[in-house]
Amino acid sequence: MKPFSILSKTPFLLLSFSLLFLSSCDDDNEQEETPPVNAGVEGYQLRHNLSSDAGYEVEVYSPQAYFVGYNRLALRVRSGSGNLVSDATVKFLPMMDMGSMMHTTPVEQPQYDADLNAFAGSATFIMPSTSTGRWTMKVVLEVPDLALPDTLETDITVEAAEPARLFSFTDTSGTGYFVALRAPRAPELGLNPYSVMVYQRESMMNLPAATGLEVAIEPRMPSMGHGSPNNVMPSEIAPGHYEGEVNFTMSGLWRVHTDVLTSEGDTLAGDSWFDITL
Ligand SMILES: [Cu+2]
Repeated sequence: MKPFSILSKTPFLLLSFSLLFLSSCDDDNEQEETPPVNAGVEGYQLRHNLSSDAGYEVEVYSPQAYFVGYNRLALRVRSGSGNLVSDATVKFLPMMDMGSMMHTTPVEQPQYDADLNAFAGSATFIMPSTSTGRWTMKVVLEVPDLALPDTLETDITVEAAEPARLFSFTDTSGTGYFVALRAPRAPELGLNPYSVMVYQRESMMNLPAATGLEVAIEPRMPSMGHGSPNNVMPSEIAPGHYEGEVNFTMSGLWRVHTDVLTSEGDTLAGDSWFDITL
């Protein structure tokens, strides 16, 4: 045991030595020597740290506690030695067990994002956790070193959002849709990006992006009965991702009426909105 434990400590000794060396070069900034753990994912918080049987760690970050709506998620994969792995493939599989039935929720599968230094994706949760409805999140990890994908799982809690950040509607054929507000995240006076994700409920286990639709917006200030000029109608910039601009000309509560239409102009949802306060 003894030689082994010395070996396993060698990297730490080397690391401490190099830290000492670094700090001796710059005594004034001792507090800043250690890079921040969240470098790249500032504004995100670590929600889960999942361990794979093969020794990998998957860290799950999000800016906010999980809520009903569009949740940005960032994943970091670490090897057994703690190094970040960028050549992995990771997939989310959120699942809600409602006792009598199970269903998933719409996701954008993670892609490596060099700015975040993490795999970035999203989950649009369509229901909150309840006493009878329990959410879990599986993460499927594939790395070149592993012959088989590894599946990690954790329970998660999804809170209702107030004001609502998701609405649903049904078309004349009975197909259900979900619309989630994606932006603005930090609304300001003037023009803001305004984007929504639209998903279709094909089945309990398949909620794909709803493509080829039209989205029309009209911001109104309910307290004052006026709107604003120069809004840019959203157009589809990626599957199910409709982005335009909204103009907030005053601070206060804005109700952004958000209609969804077919490409032929038939209204599918004409009485829904997102409330945004600035
Ligand atoms: Cu559910």
